[in-house]
Amino acid sequence: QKYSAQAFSSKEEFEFQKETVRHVETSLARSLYNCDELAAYAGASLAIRDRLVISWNKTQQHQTFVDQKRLYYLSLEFLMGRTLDNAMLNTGVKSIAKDGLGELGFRIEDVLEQEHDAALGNGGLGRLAACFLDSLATLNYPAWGYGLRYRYGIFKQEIVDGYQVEVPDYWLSFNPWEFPRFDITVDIMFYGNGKQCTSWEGGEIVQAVAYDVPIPGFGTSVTNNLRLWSSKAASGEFDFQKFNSGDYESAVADEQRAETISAVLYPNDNLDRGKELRLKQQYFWVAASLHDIVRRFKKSRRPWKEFSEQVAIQLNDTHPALAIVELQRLLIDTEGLEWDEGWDIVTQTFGYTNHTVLPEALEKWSVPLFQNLLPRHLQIIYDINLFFLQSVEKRFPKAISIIEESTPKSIRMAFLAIIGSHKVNGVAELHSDLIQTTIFKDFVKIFGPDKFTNVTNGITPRRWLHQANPRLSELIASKVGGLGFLKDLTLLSELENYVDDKDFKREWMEIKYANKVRLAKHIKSANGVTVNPSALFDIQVKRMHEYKRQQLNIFGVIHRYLTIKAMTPEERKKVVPRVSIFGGKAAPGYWMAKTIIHLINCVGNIVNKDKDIGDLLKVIFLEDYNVSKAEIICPASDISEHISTAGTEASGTSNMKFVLNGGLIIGTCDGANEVEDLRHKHFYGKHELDPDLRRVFDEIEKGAFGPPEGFSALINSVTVHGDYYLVSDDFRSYIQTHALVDEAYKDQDEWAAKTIMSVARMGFFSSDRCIQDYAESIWNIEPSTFEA
Ligand code: DL6
Repeated sequence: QKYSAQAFSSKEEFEFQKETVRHVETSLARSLYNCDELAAYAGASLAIRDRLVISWNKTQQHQTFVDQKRLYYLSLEFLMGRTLDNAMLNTGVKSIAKDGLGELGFRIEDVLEQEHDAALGNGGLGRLAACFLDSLATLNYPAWGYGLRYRYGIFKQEIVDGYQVEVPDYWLSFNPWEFPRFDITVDIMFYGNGKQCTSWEGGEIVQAVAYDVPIPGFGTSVTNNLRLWSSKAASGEFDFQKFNSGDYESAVADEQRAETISAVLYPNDNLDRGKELRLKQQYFWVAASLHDIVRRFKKSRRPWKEFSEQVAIQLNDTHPALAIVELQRLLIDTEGLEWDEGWDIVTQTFGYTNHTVLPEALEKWSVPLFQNLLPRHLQIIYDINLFFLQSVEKRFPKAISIIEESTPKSIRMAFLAIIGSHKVNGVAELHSDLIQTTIFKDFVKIFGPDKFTNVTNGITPRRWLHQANPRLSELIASKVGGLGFLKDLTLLSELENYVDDKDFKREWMEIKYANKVRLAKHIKSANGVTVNPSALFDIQVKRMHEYKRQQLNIFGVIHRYLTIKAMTPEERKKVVPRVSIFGGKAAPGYWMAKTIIHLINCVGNIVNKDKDIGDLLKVIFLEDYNVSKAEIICPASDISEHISTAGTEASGTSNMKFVLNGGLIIGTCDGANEVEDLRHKHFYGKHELDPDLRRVFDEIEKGAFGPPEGFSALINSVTVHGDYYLVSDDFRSYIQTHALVDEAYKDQDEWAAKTIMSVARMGFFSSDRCIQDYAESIWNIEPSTFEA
């Protein structure tokens, strides 16, 4: 009786419930009376997935039928976060599901909480790839993502006694969003011998198995595909003879070795380690993806010269740059094309996006390591290099060679990516200018400026506004003519008309307050600290890295603490209360980044208990920052910090998420050109340390925040070792900027106006605009729709 159709408000709601219940009872074999939130999550996901699969199949059939040009986005990282909420939103059934689950006795928020983040990425680069997939489908572009199906994504961070501890993230225990395709496999070869101008023989073979993930667009039936490769031993690898003779360990050794390739994501952000397993990952993924792309192209029976009219491949950083070499190898070794014919196809097909200028992040492979693993590819790289150097007639010796004359010699992957692509782009105006005038300047002279372009990054407003901040999204919709702005973010400019509207501003600020209350609750349950939601929330969440300068922030916090401590009670009454919130993972081997995490926690330990300070200052480190936490954190900021050393942050994208959610930001001004001079002065000149920064260091060294020995390397990096990240140069202006923030925050009415104005001007920063730029200026692809 309870589940009869009449009891519910709509037929669709009833259908959704019926499907959810059926999945709980049949797919999960659970009784409805024993259905907890996890089972409700599983049942609801399977019910939504059923709908998704229909449009997914239709999209793929349609795209195959019309046979138009497709984009393939090769990224070693896709930081997708959770899927259910987004799938409900994009398929237009969110309110049905919410009510349906409500009728079954579940709060949708609790059900959504059950999902494990798909954390197949480190930070900005991987999350950008995820936003791109959302926009590509939303804009109806025929596009596939290709990546690796890591068994372990980025590690889970725990904070134990103030220190980061890494715990494995096994995210695959229940993943309804992937479809194994055991019939789609590719044999990938490593090692062996490369025979000049012929082929490659005698290597070890590992099998790549495809796992597909549907990517629904918002407000469209188009559902694209993300194909992730998993490694396993090639058939016949398991040695039954060894097994039968009792040698179990070596019988499974080959299998384990093969599975290791896709076992774990390298947890380095903006840092290259040059390990053989990483190169194996890269080749495994690139070779499987190209095999797949070429197979699909060959089915159309078109001539090879049409390849680049049908296929665009974008290289997300240099991680997939080997695809250039692999395609040339397939064309000349397997398909029998002449070198020049093949090379024309290759260079017309690829585009390369650079995401960093940091020298430690620019990929290089040791030639001996590479030679051992991929001998035939090394020969092809030598040939690419030779023909390239010949073509520039010795005008630019050594500096532009793909091969660096180091010991041992190494392969510069960025140079390979530039030479093998028809377009190279940076990810923000400043960044794109910088790469053209510094690390790639010789290539600009050789190829001309047209090959180099800028495509400013963007974020998807579906996840980063509508999903993360539904109340704000609805309020905006009520003023800008409905939810259309989620597909055309420039419509936000309408909000400029409401900066003086008292009712609107009140509601705007109430929503911000509610989001801060939500974050305060999370802080209470995660950290055990009570924070006042009326205080100014100052947030810095991102990977921990010296160049991102969380150390500058925590030194500033200590300075604030010392200043308040020295005040009279009367003076303290004028202080704007503040909660300084940090979050982010350090690469496990990055000792200095871990020291910064430790210092933040030690400072919090002292400050948060200090009775003189009370609510005037709290310092919080949020454990295990990830996409789903960002969805709670971004809507709750008053100020967020983007304070990398000038010229080091290619674009940043969390800045966009914070502003879109009604927060202001503190950011480093451009000053990339001055950086080298300042570093030089640190090294050779005399540099007076700012007295306030000196005081901060003195307190740390006196042991005010715990045993000081652990922090001496951090302080020495500024005072003794040349202050590479220019913390001391920027400290004064950083403190002054925070004083301006405090002053501005006192005038809440004006603050509201500033934040509304900032949101109104965010139209440009949608990933839809960004994808449209790529589609028109680099990929040359057209949208394609069909009736669902
Ligand atoms: O373009 C996405 C993102 C930028 O927003 C960040 O500024 C940049 O640091 C990041 N770059 C990388 C480079 N990693 N590698 N390799 O993650 O890209």
